Amino acid sequence: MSDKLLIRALKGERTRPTPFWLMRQAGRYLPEYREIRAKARNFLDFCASPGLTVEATLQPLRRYNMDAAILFSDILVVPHALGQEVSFQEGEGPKLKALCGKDDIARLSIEQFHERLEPSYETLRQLVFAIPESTALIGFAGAPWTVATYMIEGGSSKEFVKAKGWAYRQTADLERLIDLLTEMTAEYLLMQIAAGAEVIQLFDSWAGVLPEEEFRKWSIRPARKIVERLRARCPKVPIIGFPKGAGALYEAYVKETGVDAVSLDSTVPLSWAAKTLQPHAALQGNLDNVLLLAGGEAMERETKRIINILGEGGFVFNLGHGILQQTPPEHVARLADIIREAG
Ligand code: 1CP
Repeated sequence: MSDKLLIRALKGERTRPTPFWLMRQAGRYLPEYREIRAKARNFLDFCASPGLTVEATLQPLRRYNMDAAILFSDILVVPHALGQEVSFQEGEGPKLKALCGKDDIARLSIEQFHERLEPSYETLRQLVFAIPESTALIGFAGAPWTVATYMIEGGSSKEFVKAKGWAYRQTADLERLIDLLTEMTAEYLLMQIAAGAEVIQLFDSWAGVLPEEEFRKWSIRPARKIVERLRARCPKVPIIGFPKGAGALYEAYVKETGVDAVSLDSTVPLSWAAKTLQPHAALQGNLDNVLLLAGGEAMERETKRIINILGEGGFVFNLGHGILQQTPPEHVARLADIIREAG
């Protein structure tokens, strides 16, 4: 087994120091990212340029020496690789040509799937040699439900009326789409592991909008299938699940998907998580990203409280959701010091 700190913690070992990385640790809050981002015409082109994505991945490591590097890409490269039109409008977020039903699903194609994702694989192959020896390399994908919401809604959403509408009234269509995404996401992640990813994170950012029965169908079941596929081929690679907003359903997610670790959003109570979840999976999380933006005493107190309560078992310090663009880089430096000083 790898002796990298992050991997030991994800396998359930209580480690000192506490390993840490931060969701969206690369990106717009860093001036050096904004500088290289300007070299690509648009965000998808940026993601398809290993010369830029390798550099973007390394930038936060140079400043803060996190215990993990995460592939610089986006969850929406998967719909693009399946032939759906995807674009990122400056300041507006992602736009996709929304799927309407089974005919649109039938038009998706796996023919160019790996070819279109080749820049991600190349980025990982280069990162294996570019990151420090003690740093673990994380690959990732969006979970099928979260990716499906963008494909059905045509972009970001607040109420998920269309995607949940499919769950209730076009169930067969949603099943077909989720099955396709489950299959192709597993393939994508296996290729990332072959290219050098040592840990996988599955981002189910919108799992929390699903009621219990729907959560089991569209979040737990696909995650379990992906875990099974990866385990069968790569039993040593730890898998982190992130069913953001799942509340009390975190317990079913951990027990029924078989993930090695689970990433907690900021609303999950710490002592409940330590007692209910940590016997079954390592924990990752869960500082409020707005508290990192705010900084100061409150951030210091909460960081120590998280480490005290969750640090008794397998634990990786992280945020409850990605770094916000307005976050001062000095606050991230201070956070890294507090985590290291905590021992
Ligand atoms: O031009 C730019 O810089 C665009 C901003 C940006 C960046 C830096 C987007 C657009 N994506 C990313 C990178 C990214 N996305 C990473 C790698 C960086 C890192 O972690 O260091 C990762 C892991 C993601 C994953 C991602 N993309 C998620 C899951 C995690 C989460 O935050 O919940 C989701 C939901 C997306 C969709 C997405 N990508 C970008 C935007 C604006 C959005 C929409 C978000 C929304 O609907 O609220």
